Amino acid sequence: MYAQMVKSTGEGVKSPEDMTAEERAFQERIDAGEKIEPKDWMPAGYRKTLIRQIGQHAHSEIVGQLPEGNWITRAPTLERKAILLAKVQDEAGHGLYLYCAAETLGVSRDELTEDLLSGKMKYSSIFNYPTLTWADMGAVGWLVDGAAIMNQVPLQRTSFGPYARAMVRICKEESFHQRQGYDIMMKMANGTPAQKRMAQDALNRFWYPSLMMFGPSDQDSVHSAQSMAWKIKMNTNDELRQKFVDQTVPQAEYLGLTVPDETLAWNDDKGGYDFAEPDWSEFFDVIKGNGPCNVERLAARNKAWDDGKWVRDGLLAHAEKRAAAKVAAE
Ligand code: FAQ
Repeated sequence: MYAQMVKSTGEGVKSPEDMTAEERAFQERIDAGEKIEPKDWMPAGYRKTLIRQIGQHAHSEIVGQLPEGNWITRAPTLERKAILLAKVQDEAGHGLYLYCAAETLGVSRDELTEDLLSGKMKYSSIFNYPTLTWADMGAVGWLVDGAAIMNQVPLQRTSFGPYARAMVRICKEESFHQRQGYDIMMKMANGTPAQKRMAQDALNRFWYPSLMMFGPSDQDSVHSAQSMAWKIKMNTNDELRQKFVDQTVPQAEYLGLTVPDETLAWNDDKGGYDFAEPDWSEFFDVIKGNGPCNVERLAARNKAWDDGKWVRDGLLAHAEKRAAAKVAAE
């Protein structure tokens, strides 16, 4: 199985003959489907890749609160406001589980946060697009959470125990998020002609950025081969993108909306849709920091960090005072 993977994924993945005895034993545990736990021996590259992926994932959940947080005060009804508020709070919770999972690998949450705030670490490209209308709350839930679930359900089986376990709860909550987004789209698509136009416009703007969430095409993906050999990733970027398109196109049809892709066509031979690739130059530009909202998003996170300093200082002072009092009492 592993030899096959080396063959199909090409360069960058060590063959068993090139591995040390420890690396080979580690790979055998992965191939046998065992979970790796924080205190187990692991190759430095495995640890580094997980810190990068889990850290970026955590940052995405935190930054991902901003485009939807933008609409909490303008939700059309009290019920919609309560639902959106709960969803945005869930995303904060996902960030926290993921930072905790990353901490088991020997990196602190403060270090990860500093790397986000300085722009050193990435977060998902999708959150650098603006949310212009209420219909965007529908499109984000339906498409963005839909893409997130497609990527994250297989990650429940990822090889690193704390990451896999965090994914179980996250996926349950993401399913609720996806349903609430689709529910907004149903209301809009079956509403007045103006509401239906808003729903179509939201689909038009979020379709390709959602396809980009899965990462570059397999031939341009730097990490996939090694990450799949280590079962940090369970599928390639293109596999998941294809599954997302196949699942989402019938949902758009049910809404009476048109996916903004004239080349979209069912392909009997492959048992899936043929579809147009996103504009990859736009994707690489966005992840370099030049998307429509990159500057705004990082400024918002930096402001939140600075504004929260007094709370962190207060908590630390309180903890130190209690510790000193405990020592004095002993
Ligand atoms: N955005 O070699 P690959 C959510 C980077 S959660 C930005 O293919 P890899 C919930 C990649 O880091 C959404 N950068 O990379 C929610 C690498 O650069 P590096 C987040 C991206 O890691 C919903 C370079 O390109 N989900 O939405 C992106 O093997 C609503 C080469 O790429 C996760 O993080 C991108 N889209 O595969 C919250 C899931 N794609 O690091 C609020 C876990 C690629 O070398 C509201 N992550 N890059 O400088 C993964 O599965 C993987 O990390 C991929 C990328 C699939 C994202």
